[in-house]
Amino acid sequence: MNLKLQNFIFSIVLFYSCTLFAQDVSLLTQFNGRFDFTFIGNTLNPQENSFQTSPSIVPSSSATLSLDSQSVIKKAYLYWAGSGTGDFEITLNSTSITAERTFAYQRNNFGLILDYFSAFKDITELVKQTGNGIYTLSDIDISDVIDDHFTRKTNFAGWAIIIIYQNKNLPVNQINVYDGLQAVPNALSINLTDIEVVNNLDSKIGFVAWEGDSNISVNETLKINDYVVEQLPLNPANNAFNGTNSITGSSTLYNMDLDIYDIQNYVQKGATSMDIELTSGQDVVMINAVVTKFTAKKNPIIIYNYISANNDTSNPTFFIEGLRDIYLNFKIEIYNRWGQLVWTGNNTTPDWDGLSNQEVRLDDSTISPRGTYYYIIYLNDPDYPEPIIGYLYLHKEK
Ligand SMILES: [Ca+2]
Ligand SMILES: [Ca+2]
Ligand SMILES: [Ca+2]
Ligand SMILES: [Ca+2]
Repeated sequence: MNLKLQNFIFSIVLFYSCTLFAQDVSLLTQFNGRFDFTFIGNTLNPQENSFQTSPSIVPSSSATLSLDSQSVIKKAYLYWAGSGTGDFEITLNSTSITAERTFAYQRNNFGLILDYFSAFKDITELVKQTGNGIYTLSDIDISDVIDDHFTRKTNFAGWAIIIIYQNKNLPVNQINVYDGLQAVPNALSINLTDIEVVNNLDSKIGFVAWEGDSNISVNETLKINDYVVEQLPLNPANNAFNGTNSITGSSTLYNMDLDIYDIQNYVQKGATSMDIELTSGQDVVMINAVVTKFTAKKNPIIIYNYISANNDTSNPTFFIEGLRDIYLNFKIEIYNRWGQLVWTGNNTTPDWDGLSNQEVRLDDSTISPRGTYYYIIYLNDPDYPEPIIGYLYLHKEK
């Protein structure tokens, strides 16, 4: 082989580092209501892999969930990830968990094919039962690939739980959860869709990312809608993926990032999508999940104006969809056909079941229990200042 050709092939091998397989980050699910989100999780790397002298992961690691007493868990999604094609059975606390969805990323690094994986499980019921406290994840095995990855300083394992919670003290928000497995080097663009920015106040974005290093920041930038993101001191503009947890303030979350940024200055009111751009000239960084929070539109209520209060299961009460969780200060008045107030209620009373809680008795012989009634709903919300007035039909068998 002539020297020129040999040099050419050598150059290709030396500089050849590219993605062979990845999964685009896209919308998993959306929540509208008085919701917010947080992350917990931990690394299984005992030290940043670029400083390790021999490859290893620890057998387990823990993180603490501490929501305030008025917050109620809505959803909890567990992700675990590591080097290799995947270990999809792990243990969380004492519960064995098998992945229900999996992700793969494969790249050619100077001729060595390197695989990475992530796994997903909806663990809402487990987290609801466990509540606040310590979560410990164990039984991730990457021993079959750790040596290969160690030669490129990309050996890692870790885990994270995305927690969506409800709290009546929150404004009405839209929470979007996106996931996939995409990576740099060298550049990565993610377009977040299905967004509805009613108001950019208190907008947030969170990243669950793997394999970022604190001491590697060559050409590293994270941009949202063309703005470079920075959150000092944890997340400098040239090194957002650096082994940090912005919720706990930790900078020793080796080779993973759980960062949540305020982005109200980076998004415009009325926006329906958002661009994320990540560049990195050297540090391998994988984006696994992105969560956004924006102020949401308060949807109009939906009124079901037929009540069959005869102890069967269909339409037993005056049910109004989208009322209780959104319009906390509502008040309802029910009048009979003679204009007498027969019932009044609010967020602390059950739905109207056809009985009076006023002086007027519905089973009085002069007042027909079945028939047409009128409602006035005061939402007591600045977005809906006018009362909503209509009629409903009560079908009541003795
Ligand atoms: Ca395992
Ligand atoms: Ca980095
Ligand atoms: Ca970070
Ligand atoms: Ca890295």
